[in-house]
Amino acid sequence: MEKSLLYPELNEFRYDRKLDGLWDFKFDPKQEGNAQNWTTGLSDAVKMPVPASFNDFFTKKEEREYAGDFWYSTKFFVPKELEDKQVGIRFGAATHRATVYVNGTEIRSHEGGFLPFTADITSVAKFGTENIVAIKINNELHRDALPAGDTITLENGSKMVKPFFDFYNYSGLNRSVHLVAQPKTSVIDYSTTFDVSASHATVNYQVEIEGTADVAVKLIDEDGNEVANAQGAAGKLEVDNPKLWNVRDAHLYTIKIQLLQNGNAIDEYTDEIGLRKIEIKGHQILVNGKEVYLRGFGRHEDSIYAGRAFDLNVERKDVELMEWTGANSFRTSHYPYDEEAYRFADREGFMVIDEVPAVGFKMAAASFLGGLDASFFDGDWTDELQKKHLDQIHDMILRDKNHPSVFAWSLFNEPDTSTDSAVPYFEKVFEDTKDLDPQHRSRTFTLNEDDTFEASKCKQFPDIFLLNRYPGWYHKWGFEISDGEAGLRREMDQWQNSDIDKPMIYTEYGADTQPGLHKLPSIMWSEEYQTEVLEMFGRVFDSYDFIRGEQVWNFADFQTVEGNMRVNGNKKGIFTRDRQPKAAAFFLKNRWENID
Ligand code: BDP
Repeated sequence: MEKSLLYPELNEFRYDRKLDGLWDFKFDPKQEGNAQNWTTGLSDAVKMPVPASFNDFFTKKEEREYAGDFWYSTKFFVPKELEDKQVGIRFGAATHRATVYVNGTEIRSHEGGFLPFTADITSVAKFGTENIVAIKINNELHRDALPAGDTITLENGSKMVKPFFDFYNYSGLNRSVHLVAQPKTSVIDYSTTFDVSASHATVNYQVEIEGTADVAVKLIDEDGNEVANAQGAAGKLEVDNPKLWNVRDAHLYTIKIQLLQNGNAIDEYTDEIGLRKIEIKGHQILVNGKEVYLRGFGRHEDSIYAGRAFDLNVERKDVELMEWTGANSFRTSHYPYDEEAYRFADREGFMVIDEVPAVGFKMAAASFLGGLDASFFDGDWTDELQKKHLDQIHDMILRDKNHPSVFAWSLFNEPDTSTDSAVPYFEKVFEDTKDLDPQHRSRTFTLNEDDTFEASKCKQFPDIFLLNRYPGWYHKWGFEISDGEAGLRREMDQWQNSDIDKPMIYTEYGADTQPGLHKLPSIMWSEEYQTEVLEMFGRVFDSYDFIRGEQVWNFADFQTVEGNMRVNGNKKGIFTRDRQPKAAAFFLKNRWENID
């Protein structure tokens, strides 16, 4: 069951119960937890909500900024009726690496703070009684891990993280924890591809099983009618007059996968899928044959109190606000989000660029810390880093491949692509991941400001170009913005005059803005200036046909490290951190509602 990243489900054969709530929590700066048997529970612990980042609950700075090992523990009951099943604990996310112990026995470790993993506890679980889980987590940043950064030790002995990226290193059990059980013979994965026309759709499916069983698959429409069925671990579901999944007009079907032995059902897994055809043709992005222009946001999982915790209330509000602006898309900058975000996007018809936490792969990104000039890919950490990077791309695609909303995979954010040493790293990443997605969605990455048409050595890799550009903010700012526009147009002319025949999406542009600061004529940081920057970019986007989308940075203000470029976080939000609109929100709404 540890191989499966399917979302938990409760049905006749499967069990799912959230273990969310107040857990025991304790820092372990001296790494004495194992020797002192914290694996069987924590004494002198504080209470900590799950899911949540621990950081913002504390009032002492050394606790908020804590880097190193820390533990969570809770008791949980395993029902007797699960005795003949495989039982596991599924962690939605543990930042950034973790080891799980149940009833004192070490079960497994996992690296990567933004993807789920299950600890199979079948052999140690006590049925019909109470059990105890402890998890040791480490939130340090290193150059050979994702997301990239350093961990230093201050003269006073405190450890401190130095992210090479611009979001706060919120840590802990940021997503729900589930007690799950499934039959010993069970579905552990499935995938679908589609052949779609207006009057017919074929769903080609493939089911992966642990053990041996017969497979029966049904497709059910939104009214509960069975529209197709098939037998076998791989097969075709034929649907006449399908209701296709369209952008901001989603229709979903339920796929019901049943396992049978001697004609008796022994497992069942159901999920919602959307039938649609995505094509990249020259500069165009087509969904079901219709051209789509992306409007939307780079986002973060970030909110007050619980940091990077997934909160369905925040997600609900964000979806409402995105829809209010007329957005049809977002990027999961800079890491895979909680599964619920994709399920919601499937339902609402958003196009999602799904990003792996390969962020900070650029020494200049450490300029938040004072600038380091070497090429990131010359470092001796890249072999180890690449292993983890590939592993996380694998898990992201495995987890998210059935979401109709996901239309592209972003394999890096702003890596250093301007040196030759980047090329072999990219070659391997693109080569090794080319067959992971049965739907073969576009694979891409965002190009930072320094990685221009002329400078980037990695333009041969992406299927779609994603550009992050900041004239008007990080250079040519204020009254010089007209030169910023001229420079941007010069670069766009180079792309236009090249033989590159692929779509381009702007995945970042924007300006930090202090809400409530008004000034006529504008100055930087004012609400007026943010709108002027967005107007400038809008003029440029409208001048080039190969630009097929705009995702402003950022949906909402978010927390970052402290620094002389940040006033309590990044303020490029179109909405404040508590999700109220800045003036630019009204500008965007007007613009996006008038774009096809
Ligand atoms: C880009 C990064 C993003 C930052 C943004 C900014 O991709 O994470 O938050 O710049 O500086 O370089 O606002």
